[in-house]
Amino acid sequence: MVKLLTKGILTLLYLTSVAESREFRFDYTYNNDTEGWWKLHRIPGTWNEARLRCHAEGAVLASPLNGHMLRVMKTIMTTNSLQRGIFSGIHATLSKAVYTSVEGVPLARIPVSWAPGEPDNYENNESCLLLSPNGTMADVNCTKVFPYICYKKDTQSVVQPECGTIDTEYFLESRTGSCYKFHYIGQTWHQAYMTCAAEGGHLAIINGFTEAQAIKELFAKYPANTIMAFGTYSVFLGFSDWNKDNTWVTVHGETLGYNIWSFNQPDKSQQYDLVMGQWCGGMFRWGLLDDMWCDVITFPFICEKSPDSLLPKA
Ligand SMILES: [Ca+2]
Ligand SMILES: [Ca+2]
Ligand SMILES: [Ca+2]
Repeated sequence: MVKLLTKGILTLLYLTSVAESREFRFDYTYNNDTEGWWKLHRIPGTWNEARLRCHAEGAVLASPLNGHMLRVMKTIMTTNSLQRGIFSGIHATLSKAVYTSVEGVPLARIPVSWAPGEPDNYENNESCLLLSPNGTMADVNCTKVFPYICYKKDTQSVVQPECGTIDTEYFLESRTGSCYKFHYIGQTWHQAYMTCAAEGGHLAIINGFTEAQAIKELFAKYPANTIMAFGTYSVFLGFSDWNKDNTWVTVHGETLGYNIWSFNQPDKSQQYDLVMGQWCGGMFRWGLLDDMWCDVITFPFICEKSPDSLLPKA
């Protein structure tokens, strides 16, 4: 009885703290002046990778839209010794020379001071703006790599206690205790891996028959005509033949908890497939496993996250 009561109180406390917390996710820091959360990505990426990763984290690639934001971005660069600068969200990748921030704010509305000799659109091949620690900007080639910052404006979006994310497409599956999101817009396996990671989870790992059934049922809710991907008959999951020697492991390095392959699968060893190779894992609509091309065509995919993966550690 006492034990039950304690558990009840603890659950209540936990839910209250989640609901009242101004947290967006543990890896972002709130700043009052800019009314939003910030996160530095130190590992340099191309501009497009930066934009996609911020988006998948529920944020945008940050731009110095006003004096407060510029100050925060300069401080982050200075305190992290990022002398080469960072990618801003200001770009002209959609139409040459038409610069806007990722949010769509036109360049003319953004207070920008240019570095000497910039912008020069060098070799007519520069459509992304780099911000230096001194606050000046320069146009650079979008395929170069730089660190970048993601920003999430506080819009009163509430972290749902059930799955611990503002992303309402995640739902809790009571049979497994995990949350899942079905991505009906297809990506390649490696893109999908990044997307799930940025959302605070991982490509779904089937730990046993119950979860295999839950995932099969989830897939059934999305008939082929609701899926925007090249392939609609299979879904990417979190396992692969990492060493390309028929050793299938999950994205967490475990042996497969459910390994019922479909008829004639895995079939990547066939001669005709050796070039493109099927080294990435997934499941057919009928619930059995398939080895799939990693990067040849897009498929829908399922992310799995534990409800506390984005919460600050207690
Ligand atoms: Ca330039
Ligand atoms: Ca699982
Ligand atoms: Ca196959």
